[in-house]
Amino acid sequence: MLKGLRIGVLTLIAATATVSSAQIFTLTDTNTSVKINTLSSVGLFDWIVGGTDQVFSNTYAWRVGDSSIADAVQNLTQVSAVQTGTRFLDVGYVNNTLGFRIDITYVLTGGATSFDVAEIVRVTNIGNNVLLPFRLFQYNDFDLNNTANNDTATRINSSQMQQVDGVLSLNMVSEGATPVPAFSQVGPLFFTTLTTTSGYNLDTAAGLGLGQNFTGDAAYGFQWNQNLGVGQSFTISTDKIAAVPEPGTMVALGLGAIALLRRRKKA
Ligand SMILES: [Ca+2]
Ligand SMILES: [Ca+2]
Repeated sequence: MLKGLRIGVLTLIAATATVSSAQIFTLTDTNTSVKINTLSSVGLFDWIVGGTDQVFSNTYAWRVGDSSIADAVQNLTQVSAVQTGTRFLDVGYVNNTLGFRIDITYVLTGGATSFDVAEIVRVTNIGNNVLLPFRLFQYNDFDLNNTANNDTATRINSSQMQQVDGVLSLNMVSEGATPVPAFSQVGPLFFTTLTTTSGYNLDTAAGLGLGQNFTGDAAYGFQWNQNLGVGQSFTISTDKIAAVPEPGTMVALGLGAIALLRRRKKA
């Protein structure tokens, strides 16, 4: 009994040390890196692609029912934060009052011309009451090429968005068995609206607004609504894929432009 208690206390100390020793984690892979603040609503930031920061804030929020406001996942009680190698981070949060747990896994993949941040979010009912419904929000404020006001974000379909700035493009797609989000939103920044307006749902229902776009300091988000019985869980998985042309392509584009200018001068 006493021995079990001691092990329990030691485990608790170890877990606490894991949480408090690092709040900002840095993942790295070939030609890319990203930071994640597990205790701030900013969430994921400073995704470096092509030597330039591309992300102001990529984060998640939650709400149960519609008589309250959504809150950032990072304001929940963090119970674990474990980085594995340079590419993987697992973070766990709980709300013991309502009885749910949220686990987020981040995976960074680098390369030559294509770069990927994968996020897998699992929500589990660990309490004694049905969560009716549980609303999960994904909010993304990319500032491609580290400039905020010249990006164009477009809703491709109900679970896919694209954002571009010049030759740099960013595609976000849902993966695997991820349920189609009930709502999405693309436009000016709306995280404050989301987290200060009681019962706020994103402004476009699934199936509507295809091709809708916004140019400026764009943000976009998705909202999943799931009824979660006691012990039940659901998982969403997304890939954020940034693509930059190969250096050879850039040179070819440059030569093409020069050739075009020469032709114009001759004409
Ligand atoms: Ca930009
Ligand atoms: Ca933006």
